[in-house]
Amino acid sequence: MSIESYLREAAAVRPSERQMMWYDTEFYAFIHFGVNTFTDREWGLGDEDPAIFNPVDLDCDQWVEAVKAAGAKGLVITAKHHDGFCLWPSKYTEHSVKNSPWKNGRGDVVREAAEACRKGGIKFGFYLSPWDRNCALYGTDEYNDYYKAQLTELLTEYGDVFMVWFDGACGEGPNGKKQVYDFKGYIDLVRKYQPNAVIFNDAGPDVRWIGNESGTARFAEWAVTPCELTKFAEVQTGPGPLKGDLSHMYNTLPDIGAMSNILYSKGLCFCGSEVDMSIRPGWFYHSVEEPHSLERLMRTYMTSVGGNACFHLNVPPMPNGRLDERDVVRLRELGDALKEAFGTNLAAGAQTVRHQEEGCTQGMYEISLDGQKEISYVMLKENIREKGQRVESFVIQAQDEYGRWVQIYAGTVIGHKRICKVNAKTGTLRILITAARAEAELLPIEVY
Ligand code: FUL
Repeated sequence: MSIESYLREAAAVRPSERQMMWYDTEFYAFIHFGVNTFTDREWGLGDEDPAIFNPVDLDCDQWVEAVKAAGAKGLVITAKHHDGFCLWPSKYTEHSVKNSPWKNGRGDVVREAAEACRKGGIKFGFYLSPWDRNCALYGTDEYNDYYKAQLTELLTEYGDVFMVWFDGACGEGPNGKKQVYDFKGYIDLVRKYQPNAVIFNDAGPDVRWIGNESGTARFAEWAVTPCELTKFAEVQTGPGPLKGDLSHMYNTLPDIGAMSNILYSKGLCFCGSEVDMSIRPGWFYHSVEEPHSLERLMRTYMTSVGGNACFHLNVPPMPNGRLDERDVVRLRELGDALKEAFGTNLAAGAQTVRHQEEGCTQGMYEISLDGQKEISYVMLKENIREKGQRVESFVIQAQDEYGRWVQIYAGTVIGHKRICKVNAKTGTLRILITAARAEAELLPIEVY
């Protein structure tokens, strides 16, 4: 097969409906809460006494209101972290809230969080660590049954779930053994009980890790990925024309879906990436830590949501069960800054003309604004739902007051959303698709 025809196949790789729902969620919160909150650790040892867990002022409504103020549209809670302590009263272990003094052992943090999300109108999801440093079965086949039993409780007793987050971390359990995780079996359970939920895992199927925890997205983030990396995702093409093997691939590589990789792959999948980071240095609450600056959070939003990924921002509750006021303020500032940046779409109702010759992968869009405007952002989106991700590179030009076309931005991929920071005064803009895997189709262009 020629390289050109393989690129056309790559261009036809498309997201599932659940992946589209996830992409459109764009920005959601992570909540790391558990025994580590009370021991001031990042990774618990598994031998913590459930009696230390006592969030006397637990207020999940406060969490929801705070993350909504930032613009987040969902929340994912650590139902169980590596220490094995369960925030819900699982039938399968004593290592849970049922043996804590909180609400006399009758509390259920997962339920309170799920209900607060429903009440606040945002989506609910959970993280369930496969690595368990408490469970005596860890390291044996029976552990996979134990894990699946817990997963089933969470999938069936807490209403709609939009995301299940499978941490790939695999350390030693209490008996010194490591576990071979039955991810295939875990995925089947999620599909059975929550068919609309996306599954996060290093290897897919639906969402993959961006490869760092500092909020840095790739220069060119492709959702079309080699199946050697996203091995749980559906393979949508045959092998690439250059016949290679990319089984060495991992999420931390600088390029995943670039042409230099996909031509050698054994097949291609659709699997977008998530940028996960914490508002503070740690995932769990430590009183000495401060939230990151507004600038850093804004930059991460722009490069994740605006870089063909989603943004998963962790905010850790304090031992009393509430979010620290410092974080609440920062979240509100972020929401205000986003509202200010994207308040009025100057291209709403504008006339857009598309120039595209049949069979030609380059093309152009010309947008006439309602008079001369000072512009700061151009927001581009490909019609990935119907056409797949296609654009390799583009430039934006603005017409100046003398009628000259001036280049104001040059970019790589677009995909679900590309937010382009620009600085121009203009009445007419051109988006030139300079290279694409097949004819690209943009959704209505937004200008701010
Ligand atoms: C990692 C874990 O080891 C961290 O504690 C945290 O939960 C992060 C989101 O994922 O693999």
